Amino acid sequence: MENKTYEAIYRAHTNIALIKYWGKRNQELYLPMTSSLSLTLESLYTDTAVKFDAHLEHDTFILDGQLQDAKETEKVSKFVDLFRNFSGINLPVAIESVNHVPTAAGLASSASAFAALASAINAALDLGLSPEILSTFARQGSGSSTRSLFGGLAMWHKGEGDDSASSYAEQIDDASFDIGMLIVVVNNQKKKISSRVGMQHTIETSPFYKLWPEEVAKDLSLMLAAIEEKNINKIGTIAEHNAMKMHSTVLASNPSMNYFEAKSLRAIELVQQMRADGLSAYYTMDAGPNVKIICPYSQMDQIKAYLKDDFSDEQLIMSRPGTGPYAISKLSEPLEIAYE
Ligand code: 2P0
Repeated sequence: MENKTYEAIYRAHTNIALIKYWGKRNQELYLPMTSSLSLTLESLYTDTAVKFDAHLEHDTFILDGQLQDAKETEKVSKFVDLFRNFSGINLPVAIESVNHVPTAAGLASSASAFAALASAINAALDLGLSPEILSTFARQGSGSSTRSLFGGLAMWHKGEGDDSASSYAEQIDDASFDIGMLIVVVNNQKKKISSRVGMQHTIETSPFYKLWPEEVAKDLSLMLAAIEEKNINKIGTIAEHNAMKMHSTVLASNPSMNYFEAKSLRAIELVQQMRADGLSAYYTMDAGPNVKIICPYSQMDQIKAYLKDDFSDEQLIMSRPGTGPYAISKLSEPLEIAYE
C-alpha cells in the first residue's frame, strides 16, 4: 500500500437554501437546529483534485492557485481525517481546488467545496459511500455542503440528538420544471461575519431565535407541498418569507448585526417592482449581501432587464438547477467575477 497513490477529481455544485439552516445544536458535529431545503445550482461549482501519496511529507492545500497557510490547511486536514479514520488509509494528501463561486461572499462556496472534496476522497479511496452517507461526512466540513451531494431540490434532515448518521440529506425533487435562480452579486469580497459566528451569536442573543425552529417546521411542510405542485409562486413566496424571518432574527441579535448592503436593498426593491408588473420573481439572501432571485428560468431575460441600470452583466449570474457531484478529467481555470 505504501507506494500506491489514490487520486480523483470531482466537481460539486453549490446550493442556495429555500428554507434556511441557521444554528447548530452541536458545534463539533455540525448538527443543525432545524432541517433545511435547497436548490443546487448549475452555474456555481468547485472542482477538487485529491492525491493521497506516501511520498508527501504533509498535507497540502492549493485553492485557486494559491498554496494555503497552516491554518486553512489544518481545517481541511481535520476534515480528511474523518475519512482516514474511517478507511484506515493514513496517507498524506495533496488537495487542489478551483472555485467557480466568489469565495465566502454568501454564495456558499463552502457548500460546493466540501461536497467536491468529500466526493473526490470517496472515489480516490474507493470507499463506495452512498450520497446520503457521504452527506454526513460533508456536513462536518460545512453544514450547507450536506445538501450539495444532490442535484435539484435537496433536504437536509436535522436528525435526532447527537446521532450524526441521522442528520443526512436527500433529493426531494430533480427540479426538472421551469425554475432557476438569478444571482445578483452585490459584493464578491469575503464576508465580514462568518456563518458559524453569525449563527451562534444569533442563538445566544436574539430574543426571536426561539421562534425560528417552529417557523422553519411550518415553512418546510408548506414548501414540500409547493414543490409537489411544482408551483413556483408558492415556492418563491415561502422561500422569501423564510429568508426574511432568518434575517430579522439576525437583526435582533445584541449587538445587532446584518448582512444587508445598500445594493442588496436596491435589488430587493427591484424584485418587488417586477413582481408588481406580473413577473414570478422572489428574493432570498444568505450570510452575505448578495441577492438571489428565484424565478422560472424562462423569465430570466425579462428579470435581468429590470436590473441592468443598477448592476453590470458580470454581476448577474443566471443558473438552472444543477446536478449532484461527478468525476471530471482535469481541473478548470478560476472564474473572474467583476463588480463595481
Ligand atoms: C443555508 N447558510 O441554509 C444557510 C442560510 C447561510 C444562510 O448554510 O458553520 O457555511 O460551515 O455549517 O454551511 C452557510 O453556513 O456554515 C449557510 P457552517 P455554512 O445555506
